[in-house]
Order: sequence, then structure tokens, then C-alpha cells
Amino acid sequence: MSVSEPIELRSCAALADLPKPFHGEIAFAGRSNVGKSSLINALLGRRLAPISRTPGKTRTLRLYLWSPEKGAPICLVDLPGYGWARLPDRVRERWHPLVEGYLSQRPTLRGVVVVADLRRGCTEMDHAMAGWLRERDIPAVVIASKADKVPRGQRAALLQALADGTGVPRDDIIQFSAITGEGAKAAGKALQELARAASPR
Ligand SMILES: Nc1nc2c(ncn2[C@@H]2O[C@H](COP(=O)(O)OP(=O)(O)OP(=O)(O)O)[C@@H](O)[C@H]2O)c(=O)[nH]1
Ligand SMILES: [Mg+2]
Repeated sequence: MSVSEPIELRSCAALADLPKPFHGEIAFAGRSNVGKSSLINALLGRRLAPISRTPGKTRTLRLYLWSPEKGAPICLVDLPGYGWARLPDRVRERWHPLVEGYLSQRPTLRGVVVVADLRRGCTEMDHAMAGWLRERDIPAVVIASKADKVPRGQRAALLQALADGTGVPRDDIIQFSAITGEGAKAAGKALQELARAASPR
């Protein structure tokens, strides 16, 4: 495999399983089933991150090395989704320390992509996540997923709700569809910009 191939680096069920900090990292946060893993696959150009119709597919921190056409490789970190309503408590209880520990302590973290389903505008969890990141000075990019499900004429109000709820300017929110590929280029560009910025720690 050549060095430009995307590589799944590791799946981590505990912070101790993380590889030694090396490349800049960007984490993907969002409700379960919102399309985080599908977005990562679109960036990688390969279906490496497992996706599923059933919420709660990603339960560990999964790291993938993305080598953009230009620029340094970036490690994409697929986080377990928030809000696994149907999962047992013992599984849900693991989310908090694992994800919060990763986001608060990882020295190579450059920023977080908050993935929100465009059809829903801004959920309470999206609002809380954006606020939590802001309080910790962790830069965030908001990507509105499943854009193929929303006719263009209906998008403005939903995007405004997402902008109001997350505090991210409406024009900075990227509309994305894993089905049509809409927004994939813009997402890649935004991630590279995020990765170039200094680490919040
Ligand atoms: N129509 C449409 N469906 C999508 C899109 N992105 C993801 N999906 C579908 O939504 C479901 C969930 O996608 P995933 O990428 O697994 O979502 P996730 O956020 O990683 O979910 P968890 O790992 O459970 O947190 C799958 O059935 C996908 O095919 C999209 O842009 N458009
Ligand atoms: Mg997933």
C-alpha cells in the first residue's frame, strides 16, 4: 500500500488505546446515524468507516489517515454518536468519558466537525456540543448532512436554525450529501483549513 492510501489506523475503546500523537487530528461529532462515518468515507474516497442504518454503529474512537491531494496528512477521528436511545446504559455510559476525555486531552486535536442532519435544523444536542466546544476554545466546523433529502427551496430556514443554534455563521455551514457528493470538496477544504490552525492546547 502506498503512503497516499487512506489507512485505518486504529479502533480505540479506551483512551489508553490511542496511538502516540503524531498527525494533526480532526474529530467528527454528532447524533448517532447523522452520517459521520459516511462523510469520512466520502473524504477518504473509500468505504473504510463502517456505516449502518441502525444508530450506534460506531462505538469506539476510529482513526483514519487522510492524505489530501495537497498538504499534510490529517488523522480523521470517527467518534461514537451521541444519543443512543436504544442502547443499553452500560454502552451509553462509556461515551462520556471516552469522547470527553479525547476532546479535552488530545494534544494533536486541531478541531471538531459537528455533523448535523439538515432536515432537523439544530437539535438540543448539536447546540450543547457547539457550546461545549466553544467553552474549551476548540475550533468547530458545522456540516449539515443528508442535504439530498431537503429540496433547495426549504434549506434556508433550516440552515439559519443551525447557525443560530451552533453560533456558526450560516455561510460557513457546509451542506453535504454522501449520496450526491454535494459539498464534499468544500468539506475537504474546510478540514484542511482547520488542520492548519494551531492546536487549541
Ligand atoms: N440520504 C442520505 N443518507 C445518508 C447520508 N449520509 C449517511 N446516510 C445514511 O444514514 C445512515 C447512517 O449513516 P452513518 O454514516 O453510519 O452515520 P453515523 O453518524 O456514523 O452513525 P453512528 O456510527 O451510529 O453514530 C446510513 O444508512 C447511511 O447510508 C446522506 O448524505 N444522505
Ligand atoms: Mg458511524
